[in-house]
Amino acid sequence: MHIFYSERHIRRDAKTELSNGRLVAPYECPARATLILDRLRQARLGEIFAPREFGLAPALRVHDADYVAFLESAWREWTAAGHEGEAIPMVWPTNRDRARRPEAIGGKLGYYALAADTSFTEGSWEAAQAAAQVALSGADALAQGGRAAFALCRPPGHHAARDLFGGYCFLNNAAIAARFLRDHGAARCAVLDVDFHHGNGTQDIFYHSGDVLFASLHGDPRQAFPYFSGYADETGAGAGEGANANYPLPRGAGWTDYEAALSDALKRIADFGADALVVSLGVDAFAGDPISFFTLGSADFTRMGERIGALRLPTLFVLEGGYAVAEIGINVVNALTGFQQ
Ligand code: Q9C
Ligand code: ZN
Repeated sequence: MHIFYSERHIRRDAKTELSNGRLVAPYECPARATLILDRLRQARLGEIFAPREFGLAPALRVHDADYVAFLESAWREWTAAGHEGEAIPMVWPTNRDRARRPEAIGGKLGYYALAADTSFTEGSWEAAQAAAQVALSGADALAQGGRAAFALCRPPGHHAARDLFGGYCFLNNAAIAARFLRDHGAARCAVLDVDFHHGNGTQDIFYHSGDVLFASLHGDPRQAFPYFSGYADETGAGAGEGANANYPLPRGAGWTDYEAALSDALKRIADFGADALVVSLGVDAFAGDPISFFTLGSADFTRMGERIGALRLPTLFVLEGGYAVAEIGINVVNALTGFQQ
């Protein structure tokens, strides 16, 4: 398996996350990536490559130009305004469909944010760009005929929509990769999202597209972030009608519940006739995850990988969440090892 990694992820090193009324040390931290890297090396899962550079054009296939310009200038504007802390969005348009974009950075942050959990910091944009290049390098490996690749992306991406950051995400790495695969020979692409949280950004980006199937297993949005999407009746619209499949699962769901939903999602992907598969691989469905409520054990990630591998599709795994830092490496390696069996 080709593995892609950039040490530029360490530029995303926020000191604050607004969580349950307190500023805490962010769950999404640099150690996540370095611990996964250590485990991948120990397990000899494959050669580790630095990303190739694709520039911003592939990201602009799924994100709006004004949003990307905002990400590029946000930290400069925040410091120019004289603020000393990290940039946390605090006010949202109640009329998003007709809201005009404010000029001041305090207003722009809310205009382009889906949540207040993701402090914008110096280096965040550089790290987000590097993560997108890592995902694109993995997609390119498949486009060149590779069978499997792992993109060790940080920061993650699946909450980022066309013009929204939040849920620790800035650029939607998996969506950028899926779009790249479509642009480079795959007539149909499936995205399977096994992160504990609903991949609202990926869903939004492809909601009207019939050539990209999005299937997601996640905590029931009545109880879990991002709360406002992930219901089973969100099935796509227009040309995308029928190409979106959500599997909300209840608090405490373990492998038995999970496997039933996964089997259905995999059957949907097989029937769709995808030429390539992108897996949004979060490992926050783990029982020990500090912000999630499923109960998968480490061995269940091996089973998950096995089931995905049985599809026999060219597959790109893109790292998303997973916050039980001590077990993050073993859980990711188990999923990838299971896939290779
Ligand atoms: N008190 C990903 O897994 N809020 N993002 C959690 C914690 C946000 C997770 C609340 C969770 C975002 C990529
Ligand atoms: Zn997650």
